[in-house]
Amino acid sequence: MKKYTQIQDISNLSETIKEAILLKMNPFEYENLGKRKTLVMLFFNSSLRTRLSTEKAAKNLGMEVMSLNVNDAWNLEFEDGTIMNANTSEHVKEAAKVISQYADIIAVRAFPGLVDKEKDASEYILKSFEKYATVPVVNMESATAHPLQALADAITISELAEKPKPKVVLSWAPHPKALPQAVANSFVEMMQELDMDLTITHPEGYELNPEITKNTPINYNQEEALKDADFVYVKNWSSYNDYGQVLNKDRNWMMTKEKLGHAKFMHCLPVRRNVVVEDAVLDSEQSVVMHEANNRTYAAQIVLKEILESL
Ligand code: SN0
Repeated sequence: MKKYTQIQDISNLSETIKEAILLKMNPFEYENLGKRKTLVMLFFNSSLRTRLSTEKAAKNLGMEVMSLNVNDAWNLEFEDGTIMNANTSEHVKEAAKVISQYADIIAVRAFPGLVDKEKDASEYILKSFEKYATVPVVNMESATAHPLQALADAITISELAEKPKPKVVLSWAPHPKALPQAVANSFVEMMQELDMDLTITHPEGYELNPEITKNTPINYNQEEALKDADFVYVKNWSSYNDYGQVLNKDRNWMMTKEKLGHAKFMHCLPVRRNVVVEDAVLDSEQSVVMHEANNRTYAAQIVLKEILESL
């Protein structure tokens, strides 16, 4: 693997999932593969799981890890040809090349601004690092995608599914803040790739990018969509059409034990208790959020392993 910026960078998904499960059983099997190799992780935004699980994954492979909260460094310029006499101190052209001299792999987290749809869609932060870095780049959640989360979720569903083609429902939830579509986008693409029986449910106006949802069924009636679900993935996202807006705070969309039925509850975390999902779900045996969070390590580890093998 030459980079991991989108789930399409995985050439054989079912094989990758199988290998990740093997790594989970024997995490130190490749502890020398990353010897004297360095992962530099760049954070433009907050992180808990991504930061710690990716660091753990790298260390399981014997790598050194350095993290930088980019907001503590120089303000970066991304535009070409700008006269840099305002707030930006360093161009990404220099920054990415400098970091590449210290790193064998660069991982980047950069959320969307949720104001300018075109700008977010351009993925200018991630793409600038891909363009100017001279080492492979890993996406730790960009403006439109969270491929490491989606891989961890695919591993989780593979491990817990009781039938070959489970019914998976992606259910929108209320949230006080405008959140990115990234997690939902990558989850949808991953479920399509795995040919799962996927249904999306959300209030009208919360349609995701149709280039991502393609022919996946969308049902505005949550109760109907949830019927006979095996896995229910709950996530808030802000409107894509009415870009970045919070249109609906309808608390009725919160996931409850009653609505969940016999399904397993999934969420990428962090989750707002009793807004997105009620305590009774998170505190029940049906919640697999800890399982998902644990699989973040092995998703990152299989990706780093495949990149290290290609260096
Ligand atoms: C991020 C998101 O993309 O939805 C990261 C998820 C992995 N979530 C948030 O920003 C939640 C923030 C909050 O205040 O609840």
